[in-house]
Amino acid sequence: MSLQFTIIHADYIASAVRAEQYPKDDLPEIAFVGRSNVGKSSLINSLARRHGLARVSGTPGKTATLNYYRLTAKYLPEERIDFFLVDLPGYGYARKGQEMRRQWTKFIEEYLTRSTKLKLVCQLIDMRHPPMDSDVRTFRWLREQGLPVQIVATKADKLSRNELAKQRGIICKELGMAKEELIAYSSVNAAGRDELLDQIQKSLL
Ligand SMILES: Nc1nc2c(ncn2[C@@H]2O[C@H](COP(=O)(O)OP(=O)(O)OP(=O)(O)O)[C@@H](O)[C@H]2O)c(=O)[nH]1
Ligand SMILES: [Mg+2]
Repeated sequence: MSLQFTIIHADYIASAVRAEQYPKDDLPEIAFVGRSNVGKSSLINSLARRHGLARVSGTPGKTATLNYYRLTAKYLPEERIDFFLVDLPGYGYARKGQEMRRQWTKFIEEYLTRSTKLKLVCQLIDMRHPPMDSDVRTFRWLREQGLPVQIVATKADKLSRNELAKQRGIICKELGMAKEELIAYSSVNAAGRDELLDQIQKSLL
């Protein structure tokens, strides 16, 4: 259980738009991908328990670079581990224009395929809706690359208990995964936080 895995420190470290700008620190990385506005930056703040660590916005397309946050967790008996959470620009943001989108996609794909320190990719999907084509394509692509993927369904606080169960079924069926594999998350009330920290811990240790 993640009860013993506690985040004790979080800092913004760097932003990158090219591989040369990746931080040099040799730390394991957990990446967050998903459509613009799905709640990636909010989830990072909620994991770190630091409002304003990552910039959040109601307007999609807020995060335009790879942003690195360095976290320290402690776990029993007296161990500590440092790792990066990497916030990625969202996909599927229509207003950016074709060429810009292609460049972004290329840059993000490059990061995801070349990083040797990537331990887990958390793919976020808005729990209120069925997965979109871009979500399904991204999920398949990540799997094809052999990357470990954790699907996290966001904004769970906006759904009733019945709706949560229904949407869980729809999303898992669409992606071809078992229902227990999906983590329903809310950055507003921290639902799913322990479960996700548990997965992160397993990926790191
Ligand atoms: N109710 C609710 N709103 C959320 C949650 N997570 C994010 N939001 C809201 O959704 C909007 C987008 O959140 P962000 O965290 O900026 O989304 P993002 O995925 O980082 O977006 P980009 O940086 O544009 O790719 C903001 O208005 C957040 O307040 C959640 O769990 N519950
Ligand atoms: Mg963001």
